[in-house]
Amino acid sequence: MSQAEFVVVANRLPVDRVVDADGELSWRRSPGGLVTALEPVMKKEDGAWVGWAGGADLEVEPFEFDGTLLVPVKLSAEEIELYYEGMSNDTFWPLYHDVIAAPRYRRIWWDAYVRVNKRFAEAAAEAAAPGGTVWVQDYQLQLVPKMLREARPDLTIGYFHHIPFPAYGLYSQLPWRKQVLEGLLGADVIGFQRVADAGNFARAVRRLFHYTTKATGIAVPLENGTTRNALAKAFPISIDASSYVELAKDPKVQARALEIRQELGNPRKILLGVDRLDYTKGIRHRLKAFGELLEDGHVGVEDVTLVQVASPSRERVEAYMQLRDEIELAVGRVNGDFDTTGHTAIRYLHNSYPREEMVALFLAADVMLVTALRDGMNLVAKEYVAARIDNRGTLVLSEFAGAADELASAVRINPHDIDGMKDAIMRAIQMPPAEQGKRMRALRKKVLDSDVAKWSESFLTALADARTVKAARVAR
Ligand code: GDG
Repeated sequence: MSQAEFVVVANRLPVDRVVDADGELSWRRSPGGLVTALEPVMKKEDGAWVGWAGGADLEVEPFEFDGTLLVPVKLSAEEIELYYEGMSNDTFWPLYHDVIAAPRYRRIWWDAYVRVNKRFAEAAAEAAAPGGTVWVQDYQLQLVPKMLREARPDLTIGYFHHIPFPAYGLYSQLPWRKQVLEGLLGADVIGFQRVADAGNFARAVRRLFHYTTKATGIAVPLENGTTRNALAKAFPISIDASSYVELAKDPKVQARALEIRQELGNPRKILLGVDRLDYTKGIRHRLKAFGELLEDGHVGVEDVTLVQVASPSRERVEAYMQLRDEIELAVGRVNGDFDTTGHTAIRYLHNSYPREEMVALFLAADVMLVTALRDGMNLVAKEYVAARIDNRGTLVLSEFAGAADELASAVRINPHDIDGMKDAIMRAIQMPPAEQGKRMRALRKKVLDSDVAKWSESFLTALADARTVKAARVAR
């Protein structure tokens, strides 16, 4: 296998496996944000991407796709259950999102997590050229940086954490809290969404290892008695904003937006929520607030409709099954109480849609509700803003989403404060066009100026700087 100067390591490969009616296998580029973010970099760098191909026990040899070498990592059905659904999605995910759901600490999950991280690290070590650069993605692979550094000290290693890093009081619950920090500290650059996440990480390192930290630098001791610098810093992720602008300009998408309004019975105002069906997104809190506004008579179904897209997610994890039941019960209650034959209170869509349909929904919506209880960034907030080429519409944004750091002109809410959320929703519904325009222009400037290309560029520049420092150290 040829080796690459630049290697991305992520839980999933950037492609989905499709089997057609004749049983013929092919690969299709997956629609995810990370794939879009890294596409230009991968093309420029002649890179490789190490990841799971989806599915159990798939034996797939490395192959070329769109100029990138894809290196599949095999997972057994048991490993998917223990490493992915268990340790990643039922331990790290709830713990790192402020224990909104109770994390479960199971030793057999951890053992599988270590084993699978090792396999990813070995595949990356094999794929990377001497002196190359490796960029590890997200919480499923927190041990990879250290494992990789031990196997290949010549490499420059970056890691980006897409989800929050919790305060020490919560993080310290983790039975393997030291091993995870050591794993992450194997990287030269450790990127977070918010300044607060990088701060929480540095504090955990100080508490558990007593290493010296200075601004964004952490002095990691080496065996020879000296230290090396690991950079732990915020690099807020973004979207490919211009692709949303293009879609929003498309007459077909605009016509579809009008059609959506008509299909809903032309309510005066449309509210929209778009989320993976996840307990971090605050969907129940949102439904509660909207249900109370109907109950109080502040809004009526002829006037206002809430469209909630809840795309299916992690359906084999118990907490997600339970959440789905709770949400569907709440939607059924509100609709049962308030629907008329011609109008619905909540149009609930448990489904995934093509990007064009999402943008049509953004254009149809007067108010976008992002009410996450905790969220690394929340790209939906940025997508809504990018799509509003008419400078209209209002973004209601939780201060617990990373996006709140940048999107200061949104109507900010604390989703735990139901009365506060109700007031904010009413304010958004009644906001005069001039104020909408003023806020939206400020939001759009922010999102269009800092798009995802800037994000990857700034991370990779930090990584290149680390590489230069390393080269100088070796030369000495
Ligand atoms: C994690 C972090 C961080 C959703 N439904 C459909 C659909 N989507 C798209 C959205 C958006 C993406 O999925 C979701 O991204 P978010 O950022 O909102 O949330 P997570 O999935 O939790 O992502 C998060 C992110 O990583 C990146 O670092 O921002 O905080 O939790 O792009 O539009 N897309 C389509 N159909 C759907 O039905 N096409």
